[in-house]
Amino acid sequence: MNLKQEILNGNPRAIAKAISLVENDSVKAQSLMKEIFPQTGGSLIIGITGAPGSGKSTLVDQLITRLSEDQKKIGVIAVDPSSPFSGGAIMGDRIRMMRHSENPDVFIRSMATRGHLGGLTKATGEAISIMEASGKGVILIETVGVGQDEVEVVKMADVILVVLIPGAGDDIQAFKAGIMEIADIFVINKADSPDADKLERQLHAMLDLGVKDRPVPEIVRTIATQGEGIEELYKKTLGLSMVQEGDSRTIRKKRLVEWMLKDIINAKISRSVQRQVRPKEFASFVEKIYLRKIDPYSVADQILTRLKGH
Ligand SMILES: Nc1nc2c(ncn2[C@@H]2O[C@H](COP(=O)(O)OP(=O)(O)OP(=O)(O)O)[C@@H](O)[C@H]2O)c(=O)[nH]1
Ligand SMILES: [Mg+2]
Repeated sequence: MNLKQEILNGNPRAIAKAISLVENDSVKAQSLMKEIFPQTGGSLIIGITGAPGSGKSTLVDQLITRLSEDQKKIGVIAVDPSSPFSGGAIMGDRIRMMRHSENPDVFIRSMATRGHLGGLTKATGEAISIMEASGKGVILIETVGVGQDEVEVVKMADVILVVLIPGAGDDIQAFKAGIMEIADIFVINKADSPDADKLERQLHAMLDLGVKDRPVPEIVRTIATQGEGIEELYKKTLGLSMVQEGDSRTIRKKRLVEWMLKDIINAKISRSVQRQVRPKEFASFVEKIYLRKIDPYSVADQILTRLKGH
């Protein structure tokens, strides 16, 4: 099959195959990405992050339903649903979104956090591009907001939803993760809990202290399991994507391109180094450095000099 053409046709098998190629960082993936690049960059990307079990997948599921009512074609990337933090929730994710899997306009993909040669951001960025080229107008990215990598991933979104739940210090946990600064909308999910008011007060208090260089984030209360608050969340998310069209969205899109370029350069350099320096020679460098016969900086310089002209 002509992979590029099948992707443009929206063929789910082709999309899946292409994403596997980028996950393996194969040479084939590179030429494919070059070919589809002109067809990318036009979709609305919504990032959903928050503590494990806060209801992200349930919200994604509800948003898919709502977006489908508007005849949107949707891509979903769930990053690391099987991390130790979420206790192997991959099955849960699958089951919750299963009802959409029959819908040809919905494409759902899980991506592991680890094991990407070119880095998670690069792999996710490329998966987004593939979905964009396949005509998915809206792409939802779910990540547990743990770890720098995942924060980087969610920063690729045009609109970022940070999901908080009432009670038991979950809010504090999110504060620590450094995701509070990137929220466009705070979703207080599980608002059926009696502590929801308290969390909302805490959030307001925090936001009143001031938000630097950007609009004050919105707060939306939801009960994802019952579909409550979804309409408001949907409207606010789409509204923000419009507002941000001119300014911060452009900035984010440019930043995404900047990261892509840096990632690609890094990946290419690493690959050239691997080609130039065979494992045996590399091991002997390591040995010499270990014995303090030579320093690692000089070795790195020496290797990079060798790359010139290749
Ligand atoms: N009471 C209540 N339960 C909810 C709500 N939203 C989600 N849940 C439940 O919370 C649990 C976790 O929901 P998920 O949607 O899997 O949460 P998640 O954030 O995707 O979890 P991970 O991907 O494992 O981090 C499930 O049992 C949901 O049914 C809500 O608004 N109220
Ligand atoms: Mg989930």
